Amino acid sequence: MQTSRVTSTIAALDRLDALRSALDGVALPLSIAGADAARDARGAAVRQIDDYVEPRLRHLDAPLLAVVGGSTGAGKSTLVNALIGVPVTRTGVIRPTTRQPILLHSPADAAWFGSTRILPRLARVTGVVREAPASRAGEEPDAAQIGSVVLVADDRVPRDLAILDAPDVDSIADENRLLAAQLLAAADLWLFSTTANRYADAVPWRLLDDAAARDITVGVVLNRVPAGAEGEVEADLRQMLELRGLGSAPVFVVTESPLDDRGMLPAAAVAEIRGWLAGIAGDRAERARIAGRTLAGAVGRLGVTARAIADARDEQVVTAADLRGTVDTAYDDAADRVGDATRDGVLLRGEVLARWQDFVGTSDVFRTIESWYSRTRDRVVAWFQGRPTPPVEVEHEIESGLHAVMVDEAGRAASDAWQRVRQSAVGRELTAGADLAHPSSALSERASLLVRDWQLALMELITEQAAGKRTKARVMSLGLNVITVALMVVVFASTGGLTGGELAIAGGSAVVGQKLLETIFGEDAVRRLAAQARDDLDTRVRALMGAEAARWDALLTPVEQGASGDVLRDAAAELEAAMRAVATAPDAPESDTARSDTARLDVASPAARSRALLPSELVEGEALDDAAPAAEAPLDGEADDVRELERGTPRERDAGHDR
Ligand SMILES: Nc1nc2c(ncn2[C@@H]2O[C@H](COP(=O)(O)OP(=O)(O)O)[C@@H](O)[C@H]2O)c(=O)[nH]1
Ligand SMILES: [Mg+2]
Repeated sequence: MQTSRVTSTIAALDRLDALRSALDGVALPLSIAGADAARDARGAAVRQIDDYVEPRLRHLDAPLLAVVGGSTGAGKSTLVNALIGVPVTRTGVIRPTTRQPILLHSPADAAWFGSTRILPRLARVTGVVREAPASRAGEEPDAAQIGSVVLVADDRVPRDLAILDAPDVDSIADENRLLAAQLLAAADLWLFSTTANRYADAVPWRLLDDAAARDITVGVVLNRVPAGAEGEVEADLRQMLELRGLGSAPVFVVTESPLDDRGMLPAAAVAEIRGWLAGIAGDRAERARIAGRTLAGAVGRLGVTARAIADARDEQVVTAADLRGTVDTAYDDAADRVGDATRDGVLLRGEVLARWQDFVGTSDVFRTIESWYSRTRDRVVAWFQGRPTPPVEVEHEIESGLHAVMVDEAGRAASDAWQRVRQSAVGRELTAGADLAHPSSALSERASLLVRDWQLALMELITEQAAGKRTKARVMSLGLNVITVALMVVVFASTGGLTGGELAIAGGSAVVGQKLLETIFGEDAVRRLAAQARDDLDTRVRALMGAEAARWDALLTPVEQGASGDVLRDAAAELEAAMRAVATAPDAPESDTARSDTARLDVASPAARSRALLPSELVEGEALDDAAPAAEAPLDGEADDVRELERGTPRERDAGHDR
């Protein structure tokens, strides 16, 4: 058995909510090419879901909203007044240019338009029809009220079809223009007004292209056509519409005529438009068809937009991975260089070797190890008894050498990473205000700690190695720290792996250290100890560099974290599948079951966020209670996001055609 329309609609509302969350949550912080557009498109898509798609899907039979759009001075307000029959909205160029849109509806539709189910972020202001000429009709312009819509209930407006006089689509005031785009995105149908002089302008056509892409019902009003030129101008406009995929849009030609003393057009001039609108308003099936078509078109566009944003998201992830790789490479290289420095003997130059030589001597090592050992031991004991402790001096030299190498290399890594990242514009943008060109203030302290911890680990290694009685005795007789210093010398002399004759080449006092250790532990064990000691140091150095590199997390993690583009693609595909199921589902029978079923549309979906919900209108004739129009204030920066609805249009459309 097929699922009913209500059940499939609830499923689709779920999918819509999932797509909304995915869009809302997608991280696009990097300023790579196209990111601005993607962010704007995301804002516009989320807004359109709230303003239009969700309420329309939930209430397919709710009254339609016809938005009158067009350029400044295209006669939109004059047209709206003519359609109503009295001056209801102010005509002429208005200063300030920011003016609230006026939504005219039948008193019977007050509940729907007064509630915040549609356009939830626009505050509602109740307006009245006053006796005034068109140039002074409507509300006093109030720039502070931008972001609200004036609701005028009037019997002359047909039931089930409200008319909204939108701001100019080409307004010089950003917020006006953006509001116009937002309102057109929330319309079930457009009444697009243009004039004989200006119908070829680019801005209106961008919006008409959007209408075509969304498959929205558009009536085009060709206004102020000089008497006698109607045929020619209309033919030209129709040809343009045809080319842009709007060949089926009705064109209404309004011949230029004088306005009366109230600034009104003669009623006859708009009779045809009125008839078109009344025909739609009075035909339930036609209304449902228009709403369904606009809804389907909007969902289709949402899918295209979601996929474009998914691509943008993937690019963010790739770019972040590149930047992360750049940083990691700089610090990996630094760890490698520290490793090289510990291998090539650099750390044993100068003072270290001198101290070590003072301590163990070199000349007589190769005679017999055992006798050398006892003499060495004697000398060591003597050192301990009489003089400052040379192993501590050696240790200190090694420590400061190792410390300096690590600090130097971390500094070089910081500046390398900084410079490489900042080679790209996105890197410069990302790092603006950050301070990562230099090592962290904790570096020196951490490096000291590292050396100390490493030495402790070496002591532990040696202690573990000195398990046998004889070995233990020898270690104790020399002192654990002497052995530890010897092991450090061996590690840094790179002699840990050398044997026999090679020792002669490695030469010098470092060899003495190795011989000393070999005497105590045996050759294999020393090789192992040295290798372990070096591995341990390498691990610690990498961790130290890692901690320095991790300072980039604050910049990169916000980009790296979050869903991939596929989450958006999947959400879009699932919504599209759910919408297909709605389209093919049989209408629920008009029974008690169906009635209680339709109520589920208001409550059952997680998409039913905090908004006040009213009984469904899916069952015709069911009364709507009015909720207090508790409109929310516009969100900060809201208007900025709408722009992309226009800008992204041609590309998204093209992408849409490929699918
Ligand atoms: N004579 C005449 N003036 C018109 C006509 N339509 C608009 N106007 C005038 O043109 C100006 C702009 O019209 P308006 O309706 O405010 O355009 P809007 O900016 O699109 O709302 C106003 O001063 C109107 O009085 C018309 O058909 N005939
Ligand atoms: Mg106007």
